[in-house]
Amino acid sequence: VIGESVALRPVPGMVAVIVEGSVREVAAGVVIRGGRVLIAQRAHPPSLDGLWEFPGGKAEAGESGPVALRRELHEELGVTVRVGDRLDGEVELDPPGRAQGAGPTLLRAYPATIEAGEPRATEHRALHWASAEDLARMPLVDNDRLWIPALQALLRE
Ligand code: 9L3
Ligand code: MG
Repeated sequence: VIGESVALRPVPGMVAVIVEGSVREVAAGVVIRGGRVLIAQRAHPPSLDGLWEFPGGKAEAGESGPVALRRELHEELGVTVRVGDRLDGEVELDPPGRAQGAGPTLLRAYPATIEAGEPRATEHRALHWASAEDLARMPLVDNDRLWIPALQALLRE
């Protein structure tokens, strides 16, 4: 949660103020090594089974995006990472069963540098070090496509 919901119940003579709905974040990691970026093949839910993504996951209550990403990449890949500054752009996800009045869930991407360990798939079907060309032709999760042009430019540098 990166924002808190503050709602004052209106009472006579008082103006109700809604400051901000709470925002949940799904953090995705962009791990680049040797001109390639790590992508992971999802196994679930059925609608995403077989599609590739930048690995990561949902922040728990009170967890920032970068902290969540560090935890998720440890769980999913068995690596310890340092998380860099967020990449431009974000995508609003459509979470099933969003609580009434709750804010959006935003997918955000961060560069991540491996400090310890070698990635292995503990939750995904497979891992792949993708070239710029791979990013163009492999079936990625729709939401992750936002970062493809920027990453292709980076990988081709
Ligand atoms: N999601 C989309 N792109 C990504 C990631 C890591 C996640 N790169 C979407 C898929 C799920 C939701 O966010 O609907 C939560 O992700 P997870 O916790 O199941 O990995
Ligand atoms: Mg995940």
